[in-house]
Amino acid sequence: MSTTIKRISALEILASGGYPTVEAEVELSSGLVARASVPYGASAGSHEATVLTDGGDRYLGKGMQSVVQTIENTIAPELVGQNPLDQKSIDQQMLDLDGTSNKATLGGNAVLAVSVAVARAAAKEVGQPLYRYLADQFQTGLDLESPDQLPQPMVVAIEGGKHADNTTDLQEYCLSSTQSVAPSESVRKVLESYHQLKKILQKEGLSTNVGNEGAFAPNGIATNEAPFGYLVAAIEQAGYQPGKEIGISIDAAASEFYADGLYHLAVENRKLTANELMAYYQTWLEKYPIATLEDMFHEDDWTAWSEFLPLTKKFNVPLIGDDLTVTNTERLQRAIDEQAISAILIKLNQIGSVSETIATCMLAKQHGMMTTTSHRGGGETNDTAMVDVAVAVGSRFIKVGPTRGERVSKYNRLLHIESEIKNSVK
Ligand code: 2PG
Ligand code: MG
Repeated sequence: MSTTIKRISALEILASGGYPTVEAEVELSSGLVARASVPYGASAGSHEATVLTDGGDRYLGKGMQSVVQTIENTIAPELVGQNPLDQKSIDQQMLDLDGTSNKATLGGNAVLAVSVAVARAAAKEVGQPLYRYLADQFQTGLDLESPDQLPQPMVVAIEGGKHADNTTDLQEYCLSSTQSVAPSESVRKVLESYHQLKKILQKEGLSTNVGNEGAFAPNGIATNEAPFGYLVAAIEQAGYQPGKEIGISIDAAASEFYADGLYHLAVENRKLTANELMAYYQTWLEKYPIATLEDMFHEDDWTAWSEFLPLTKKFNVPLIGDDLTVTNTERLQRAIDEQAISAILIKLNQIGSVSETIATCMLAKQHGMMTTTSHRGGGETNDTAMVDVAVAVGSRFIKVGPTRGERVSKYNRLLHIESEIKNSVK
């Protein structure tokens, strides 16, 4: 008889922010065991899958004992005895059991932890790396001949918004590799630039403490534009060509500074309409080597997105939806229909299962949209499934912070994959 799921258990563990998250463990009848843990966001979009927590006093209400219970008492009885090698059916059974559009019953955190743990166990069962197993399961068309085709690093270098205090209104300024080279080379180039950035910020008298994602979070920065200058100087000081080798990626996370129809740029003491904000963004597009733009408007300000897209196309800069699209095929389809974006950010926990995440990636691919797979700001873990998903679907970038164990684990997974590919083509 073929392998079945023998046991599913769960544990409340800690995520990078010092609050709990959940880890699932799956054991197969063959005796193989795999685990997966899930992250959550700090600036989560309101259309994301539900992250259930316990409430009450433990961990200020953010405990996850109830999520452990859900996995062990509700999900496990359904899935034990099932075939782990049919990921779609495993995920579908959890969706049916949940019965809501945003996983409000079981929690996206419970469903995703089990979904990834089953995929990882199944990959082990067939003796494949997770990315290869996922590519085969979902027929993503992965054709990896050289490490140059692997995702490139989009490294958060300066962070503000909800990820740090007293800094920029925009959430992230990233250094992105704009070349197609092996990650061991592009990760090095970007990190060398990041280390030069430290010297530049120090020279400016700015602090080099780091925020949620391990990027610099300089206190008292004067404008939302200032980081561009620092980043260009850092790239040059590291000996690289801005734009040609390393560009700048922005994630405004604009839902976080939007209120009453206006965009509140607190550090600049200004409130802008969407059109005024667009004009401000245009000046940046004209002046700086921008590689990508993400969440430049509020998650439901569809008109602004559609008005802005042609301008980004003129500058040949992908416009990425994140809170707008939340890795959800329905929201992505709307963004396609309304011509709101030209690229999409992918976060497994926004939608809450492996199958749905990959379905969103494939829909984006069909429409010629670049995908960037991303870490989370609120609480990350050392789980690296996001990297395998990125490789399986052919993401252009992985977006991850530059320091701290839970961030560099993602780059290290990418470096391991590169090494595996090099050895297999020898
Ligand atoms: C984002 C992410 C990750 P958060 O907005 O892209 O950088 O932040 O996880 O807080 O939503
Ligand atoms: Mg974002």
